[in-house]
Amino acid sequence: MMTPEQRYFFDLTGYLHLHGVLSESELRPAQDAAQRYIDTPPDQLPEGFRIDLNREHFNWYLYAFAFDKALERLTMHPQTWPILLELTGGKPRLGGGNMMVDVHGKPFHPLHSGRESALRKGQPGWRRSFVKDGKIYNNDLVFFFYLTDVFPGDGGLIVVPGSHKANFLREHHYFYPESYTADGGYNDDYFSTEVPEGVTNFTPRAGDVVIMSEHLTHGALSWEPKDRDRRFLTLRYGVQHIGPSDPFPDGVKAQLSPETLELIAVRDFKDHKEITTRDTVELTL
Ligand SMILES: O=C(O)CCC(=O)C(=O)O
Ligand SMILES: [Fe+2]
Repeated sequence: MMTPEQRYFFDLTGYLHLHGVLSESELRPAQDAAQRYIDTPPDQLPEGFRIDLNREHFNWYLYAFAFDKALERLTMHPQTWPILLELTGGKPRLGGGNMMVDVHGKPFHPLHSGRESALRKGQPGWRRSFVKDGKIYNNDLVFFFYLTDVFPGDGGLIVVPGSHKANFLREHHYFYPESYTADGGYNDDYFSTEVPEGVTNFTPRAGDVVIMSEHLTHGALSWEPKDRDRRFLTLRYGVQHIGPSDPFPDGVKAQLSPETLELIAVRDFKDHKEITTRDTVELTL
């Protein structure tokens, strides 16, 4: 369940910033697990896991949600679980769970959204969002679980509030004119920490969660601090009846508890996942 105020805010803006979601006893082990993943030499990772330090906008720790139970538990955290159930109409599917680490020197991550890319490609929309019976439905969601602090002026996540239901397509030169190249690609030589009118920058603390619709136009400012990075687990959720049927390597799935295996499973629309009948889900170890 969402509170009426959360429904109002998410409908209006396309996001929710939840403060202090992780308790100290949840946060510390999650941070330790993240550090362990970062410190693991790539050739010693468990089968299926992979580190990609060559992505232009951040370092990427693939399938981090499955790397440790402290991270896996976040996929069905007691505070975000009811919100996820409501937004997906009780039919959630976890489709991705990488950790991103943003470090000084990575370029600005230009504004983008799943909705805009679909519109640009002229794709008929399977990305749906509507309100029915007083509830918001959204089949394309991202939950960012912050493991480190972001302070004003640091940079990091930006969104265009309300853009999840924009009626006009944003052109590439809006807000950050230099951030795209003439042919519509990302300009990897562009750096900015500016927050123009109409854009919101987030300063989550470790243990906060930012929930947003993938329809929302978002990106990231260049990361200013040289002595701190920005670490967050990116949990991407859709609905159970929309694939891809199997996005996770066998080695990754081998680490997961039965509850999480059910969460990632593709199912018929009419089915009810057993986990969705529970208010809180404990992982079987
Ligand atoms: O760096 C960020 O906070 C945004 C990352 C992003 O665009 C995404 O995960 O879809
Ligand atoms: Fe994105």
